[in-house]
Parts: sequence; structure tokens; C-alpha cells
Amino acid sequence: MATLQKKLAQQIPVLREELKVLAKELGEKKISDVTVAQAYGGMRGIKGMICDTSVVYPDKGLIIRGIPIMDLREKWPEEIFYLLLTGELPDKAAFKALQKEFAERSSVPKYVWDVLSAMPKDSHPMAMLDTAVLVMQKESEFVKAYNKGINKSEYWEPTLEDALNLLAKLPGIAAGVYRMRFNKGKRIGYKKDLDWGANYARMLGIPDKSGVFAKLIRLYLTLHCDHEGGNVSANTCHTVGSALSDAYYAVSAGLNGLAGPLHGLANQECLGWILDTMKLFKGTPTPEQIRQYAWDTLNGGKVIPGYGHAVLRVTDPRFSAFLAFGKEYLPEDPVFKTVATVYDVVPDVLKEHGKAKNPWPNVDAGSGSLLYNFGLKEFPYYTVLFSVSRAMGMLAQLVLNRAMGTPITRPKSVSTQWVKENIK
Ligand code: AMX
Repeated sequence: MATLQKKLAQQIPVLREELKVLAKELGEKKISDVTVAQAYGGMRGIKGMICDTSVVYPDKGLIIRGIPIMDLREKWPEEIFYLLLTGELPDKAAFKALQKEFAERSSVPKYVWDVLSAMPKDSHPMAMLDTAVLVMQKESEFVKAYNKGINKSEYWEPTLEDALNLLAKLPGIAAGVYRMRFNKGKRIGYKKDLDWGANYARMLGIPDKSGVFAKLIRLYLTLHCDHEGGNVSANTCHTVGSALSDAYYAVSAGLNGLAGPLHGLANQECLGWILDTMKLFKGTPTPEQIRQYAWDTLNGGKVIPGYGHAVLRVTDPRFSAFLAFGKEYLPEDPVFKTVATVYDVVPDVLKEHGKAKNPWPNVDAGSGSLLYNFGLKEFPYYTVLFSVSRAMGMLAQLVLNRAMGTPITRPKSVSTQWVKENIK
């Protein structure tokens, strides 16, 4: 099988032809109607963009290029990035080639550390990560090629270069943020003969004699990689990228969205919620105590983090994958046990409460408890881990959109006055 670059070079002309035919034959057909409620309600459910890397079905969860995420949980993140971009899993040679690409591009410019060191010591780790990505914008190969007047049909090639450069550096930057922000001592360098995920685990500096923590990090990176095109981070990255802003601008913008508590920050909030129950009830809480705490949360006008979803209407399979990992490797851990009990109790509470359309857990409900067990206890950091993974999806979408020549995003807004006058 061909390397990622060669594979895409073969696929892209075919894809373009397909799109030309589709646009000609189906261009005038409708795929969605929009209600006033949807226009006021975060555009929920409106089909208004194309994303080929993955699909989220309300009753099945995440499907990557036709493969349910549960069937991919043993795959390594490098394989997932190849799959997101090409629709195929790499063979051994292509997989190794991609791993080598990441290793060769992994060195982080010194100025990144200088900028991060100058930030306030209490900066949020996500603010540090986003700043690091943005400050590397000057490295963009896309910008260099664009300024030289590259043909539009070739935009995807330097965008892929940017994607590979950025992904290769992200584990080092993210681990550096961890060590700097939480006073863990000197940074640990990228080991070129290790895979991308194990490198990240190693550079964090968490002791891992058994290799299970590296397994967890690989799983984490695999499970969070993408969630179709309309979620806040992917959609933001896409919108910014559609102005031909480069990958650094676009991914940094997407990550700023991921940093919100209703999106990626939920994992930090989830573990906080779990630990609060344990503190309140002085140990592993009983189902009844959790029920009481869940009601207190709801009656206090707050959401139960890790539960609910804009699209999903079943237990998120990514949560199930983490639950299975926990049951295999740390079934007796009190925090993990609490997560499992919360799963037994909270859906019924949310059903009874009657507001959330989806009472089931999402990906963020359990991941923190596993990290916590391995000693990664600084939960403001958890969204950074999510980010390293989600960058794969954002970047794969960006490369494909460049290849398809997707135009600048510009939906039409209407005013409340317009609604009053025109909708009867
Ligand atoms: N706890 C309490 N109330 C909830 C709830 C929860 N977990 N999930 C939804 N609701 C409430 C909403 O706040 C909303 O209340 P309102 O009418 O007073 O505004 C009502 O139920 C209807 O919301 P919805 O249509 O079911 O959800 P949504 O599409 O508007 O929002 C989400 C989806 C994820 C933001 C929401 O479920 C939520 O806030 N969950 C908790 C935070 C969380 O886990 N976020 C992570 C999502 C996954 C991710 O991106 N990482």
C-alpha cells in the first residue's frame, strides 16, 4: 500500500470527479429544511455541510469511514489518521512510514517554550496549548506555497504538510505544557523508535513499567479523533480554514472551542463531579447517595457533566470502550467504581428530570477516572489530551476540504424582525 501522500494523490482526482457528477446530478435537490426553532437553537440537526471523515448516528455513535469506533479501539492513532484521510487502514509499510514521518517532524521550535514560559503561571493548560499552536503559524507550508502562487488544485499538498508537522509536534507540546504548568521538572524528548501514542505517554513522565498507561493514551487518542463536521471544534476549524487560513490558525481556533465546558472541557468537569461526590460522602458513594447528589446538581440549575449529547441518543460507544478498559485494568479503583455506579444511576435521574434529550453518558463521563488512577491527577489538563486526538480529525477534514476546493463558509442569518415579518 502507498504512503499517505501517494494514496491521497491517487484518490483525490477520483473524488473530485465524483463530486462534479454529484453536483451536476443532485445539486438542486434538498437535504434539509430549517425551522425557526433550529435557527434560534444552535442549528441543531440542520444538514448543511459535508464531512467524509466520520458520521455520528444518534443510535449507533461514531462511525469512522464505515467502521464503528468500538471496532477500532485496538487500532493505533496513526492508523486512525490514515483511515480518516483515505478511508482505508494502512498496511504495515504505510503505518511504519507514517510513524517515521511523525518522528522526523517531532522537534518543537524553541520559541514555543519561550512563549509558554512567558505566560502567567496559572494559565489554563488549554490556553497554553492553543497559544503554542498559534505561535507556530509562521511555519506554515501552506502560506509559503500560497504566497508563491501555487495552483488551487494543489492546496491540499502543503496543507497535508502542515497537518503532519503539527500532529508530529503536538504530543511533545502537550506533554511540555503538562510538565511546565504542573511543575513536573524538565521536558522529556521524543523517542524516535516509539510510536506516536507511546511517545506522548512517555513524555508526560507518568511511570509506566507495565505499558498499560501507554495503552490507555493510545486508546484515548484513538477514541477522541473525530466526531463528524458540525461539533463546535470541527465546525470552527472548518470555518476558519475555509477563509484559507492555514492549519495553525484553524486548529488553534477549533481548540479554543474544545476548551468550552459544554464541549471538551466536560471531561475535567466530570472528574471534578465524581471526586466531589466521593469527598462529600467520604469514600465510594452508594447508588442512593449519587442519586441524591445528581438531584442536588440539577436543582442547583447545573448540568451533570458527561451526560447528554447534541446528536447521540444512546450510551456513547467511546464511553463503553473506556468502561471496558477500566473493567479490564482497574476494576477495584474507587474512582472508576464511582464512575460505573454513576452510570447505573444518572440516566434514570435525567429521565425523571425530563429535560435532557439524551440521558446517557458521552465520551467524557469516564475517561478522567482512568487517567486519575495512573497518577495524571491534574484534571484541568484533560482537555489537552482530547485536543491532541481531535487535531487528527480537524486536520483530516481540513486537508480533504482543501482537496475538494470547499468554498468559504457563509451561511445566511436572518433577524428577529425578519422572522416576525416573514414567517406566518
Ligand atoms: N444535565 C442536566 N441537564 C442537561 C444535561 C445534563 N447532562 N444535558 C442536557 N440538559 C438540559 C440542557 O441544558 C437543556 O436545558 P434548557 O432547556 O434549560 O437549556 C435541555 O436539557 C435540553 O438539552 P438537549 O437538547 O438534550 O442538549 P443540547 O443538545 O442542548 O446540549 C450538551 C448537549 C452536551 C451540551 C448537554 O447535554 C450538556 O450540557 N451536557 C453536559 C456537558 C457535557 O457532558 N458536555 C460534553 C459533550 C461531549 C463533548 O463535546 N465532549
